[in-house]
Amino acid sequence: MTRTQVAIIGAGPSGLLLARLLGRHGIDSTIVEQRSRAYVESRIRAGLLERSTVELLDECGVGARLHAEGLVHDGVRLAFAGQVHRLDLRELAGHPMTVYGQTELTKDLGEALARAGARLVYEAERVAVHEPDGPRPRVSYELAGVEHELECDFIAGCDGFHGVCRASVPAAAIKLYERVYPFGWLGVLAEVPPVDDELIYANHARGFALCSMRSRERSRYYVQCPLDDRVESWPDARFWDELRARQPSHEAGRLITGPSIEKSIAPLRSFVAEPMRFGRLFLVGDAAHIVPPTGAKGLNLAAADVRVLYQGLVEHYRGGATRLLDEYSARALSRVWKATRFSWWFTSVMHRFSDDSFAYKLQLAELEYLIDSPAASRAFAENYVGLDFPA
Ligand code: RFL
Ligand code: PHB
Repeated sequence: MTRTQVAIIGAGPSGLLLARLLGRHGIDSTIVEQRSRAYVESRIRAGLLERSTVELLDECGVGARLHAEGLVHDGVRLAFAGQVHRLDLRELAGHPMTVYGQTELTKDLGEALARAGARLVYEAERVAVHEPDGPRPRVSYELAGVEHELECDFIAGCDGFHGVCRASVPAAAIKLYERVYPFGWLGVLAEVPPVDDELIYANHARGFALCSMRSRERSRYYVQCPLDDRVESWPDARFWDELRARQPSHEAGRLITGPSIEKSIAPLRSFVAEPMRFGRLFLVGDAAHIVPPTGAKGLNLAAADVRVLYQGLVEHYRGGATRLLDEYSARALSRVWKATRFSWWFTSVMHRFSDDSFAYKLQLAELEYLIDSPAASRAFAENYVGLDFPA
């Protein structure tokens, strides 16, 4: 039996960030991850960081490459009814967004942890949580056929939507809220310059499209697709034709295409588990909640949870107080529900749900109002760049 203060399950952004912040405050943790390091670091997911996420990465000393290579975006574009409209985020909400891939962030955190001699166990099998509501929780796992057990003070469930942590909470102790959307996003990564220097979210009669990027040479594009669609039905040429068809003519004419490096389909879902704590087990990031990617809130919410939890753990290990830990679930959920609302709303106004022309007209009216009303533009921008943390 090995001892650690905080056992962290999952080496995604939540787990790595938490381990790093705890380590900086002298709190000992061990990460147990079921996949290999290479697998975790190559998963193409989020690409847009809020200011508070960037601040947290700075706080734990891993912001250098992010500041050197990340692209700072002062504005965002919304395309509908054949026109592109720009919202100035800095002017409306006081902050920009930063383009920096989750793959890069995961690598930066992994390297910083390795340099600091952190304990990270990759390729752990049969990971299980024991007595999370008792005074001495444990985590067991198998590594190359050998059984291991970790005894700890707390368990951080950073193991994503399909992990074991949330599943270890008895059904009577947790309430789940869910909305599944009737479509997915087909995403393509390609080594081509982005069509614009800012992101374009497009509402089109053929379906939603998003033009994003990872760098000035690498684009990340998405189109709304049916839930049962398969990547094999989307050869590159079909994807580029569809993306072009969903852009206003000026952007369509400028689109540079090339071979795809990655192509995948993700379903869209809103999901929240309440509370985010069971005894000494804390659920963090995707283990507790999922938002549809419209608005890029998933990774940023995970970082916000980590911020609330690590402050609680620091307070506890410094002087024994549990006030912040006791408030963890309520404080995290207050932000989670606001981002859930925004992501749901942005999804609802941008996607084609049916052939209902009345619903389409309402979407256009809502988008026009959003652009024309300074109050509505500001409300959008505030949510998009990320809400402030309550004191
Ligand atoms: P992660 O990243 O899912 O990491 C969880 C880690 O836990 C491991 N794990 C286990 N380890 C041990 N034992 C077990 N039993 C385990 N079960 C799972 C997993 O291998 C993994 O390494 O959760 P985390 O850290 O909370 O981070 C959250 C973010 O990754 C997530 O919110 C975003 O990536 C969501 N998301 C997107 N967010 C955006 O803001 N913009 C996007 O464009 C975007 N695209 C995406 C996404 C999520 C996707 N998923 C989950 C399918 C695209 C996809 C495909
Ligand atoms: C991305 O670049 O992958 C991305 C950007 C913005 C979103 C979703 C995904 O809203």
